[in-house]
Amino acid sequence: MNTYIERVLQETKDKNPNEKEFLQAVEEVFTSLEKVIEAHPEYEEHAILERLIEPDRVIEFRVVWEDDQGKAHVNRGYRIQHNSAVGPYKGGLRFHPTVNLSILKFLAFEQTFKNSLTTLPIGGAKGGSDFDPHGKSDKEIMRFCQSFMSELYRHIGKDIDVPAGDIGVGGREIGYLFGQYKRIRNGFENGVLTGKDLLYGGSLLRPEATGYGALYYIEEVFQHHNESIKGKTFALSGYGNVAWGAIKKIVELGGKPVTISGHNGYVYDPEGITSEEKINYLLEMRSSKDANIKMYADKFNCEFHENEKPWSIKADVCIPCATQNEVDLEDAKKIVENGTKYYFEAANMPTTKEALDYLLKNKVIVGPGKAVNAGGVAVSALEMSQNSMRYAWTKEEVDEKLHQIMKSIVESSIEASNKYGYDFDLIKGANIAGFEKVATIMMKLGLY
Ligand code: 2IT
Repeated sequence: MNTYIERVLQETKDKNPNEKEFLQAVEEVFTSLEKVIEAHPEYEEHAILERLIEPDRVIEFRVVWEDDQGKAHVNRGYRIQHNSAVGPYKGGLRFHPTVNLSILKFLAFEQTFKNSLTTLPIGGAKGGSDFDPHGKSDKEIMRFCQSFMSELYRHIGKDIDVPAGDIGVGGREIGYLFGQYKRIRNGFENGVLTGKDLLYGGSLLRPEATGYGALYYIEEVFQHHNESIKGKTFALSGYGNVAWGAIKKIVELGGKPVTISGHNGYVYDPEGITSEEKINYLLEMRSSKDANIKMYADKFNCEFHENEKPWSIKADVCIPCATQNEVDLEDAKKIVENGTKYYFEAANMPTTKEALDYLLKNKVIVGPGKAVNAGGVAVSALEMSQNSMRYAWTKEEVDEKLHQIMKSIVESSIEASNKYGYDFDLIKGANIAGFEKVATIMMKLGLY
């Protein structure tokens, strides 16, 4: 390993001893950069890597809200503004009990490289809260969002930092957050958030964008392998926005999705989650107050495997769509044993390091999250463009742009991988391409 990279990885550990996920993400990106760093000694001189492990700004705040019984609760709110070399900070807000500084720092770090890959002018950020939306009433969600925004508003703006949704934050939450922002600012600055409803400035296709984008990415990779989506079976985890969009596009392209999963197990539907009724039921399930994946198995009369993950099901392609580190070594062994050749991360860092090493050692083609799922934030950036033009593109126009962006992400990853002598390495390629743009701009902007 290159001594500069080694030194900064050690520094990352020393400075962040308790931030496991952040360390994991930094290690994955930096170990891809060995040859880039050798070719660019000026990066060490300008401390580019040291600057990338220190977010521009970490904001932490108290969020007080009242439940329906009138009792007060306190949660912790965060916004990590990681890097704004490429454009205003951009990234989602996550409301989930597992949210902590390490998770958000890793997500913000990943977001910087992902956003750089999209070809659009957006920097990287992430935020959220350890608030658990599960089982909360609509009014409780509203009061939480209003309180959260009462602090966040001072740190964001359409040219400063533009949050969006992530786990636990969808169209409803974005609505309440925007309502509060609008009230505080006394102005209709809707470019400050993305993932908005169409009626007040959202973009067509934003809900589908992450899933559709993932499939456009897979299609492009398949072209290089003379493969097609038609007739292939897909195992997916999750049942939220990302899995829903991916399933819709898989079906449209003639593939067969057979699994979805939730926190308490997975559903195996050997007939395929292919009908409009089944796909729409995913939305219905998600919006129900006590959402539970078993509802799908009961309704469509198929297998529910309690407290298990879907990776023992034989499929041509696996797409984890749920959350970080959901696929461990044991899962990776099952995937290899099943003869699965393709594995595309639609969630952010869903694979543990051991599992990833095992998949790669066994010649599974892996598409990394920051590239595969970049369609979501890409359409968010298109939403920002439409807001600033005060004009909306048609669904076809957004779809065409998304398609082009995903193709260019695959092509620039392959190009970067080849440039530094790697053989079709989509992980190293994405990390290198994402990094090179950020580093080049940072060099031009001088020390800060
Ligand atoms: O992980 C992600 O890229 C997102 N949650 C979407 C971020 C965005 O700004 O649309």
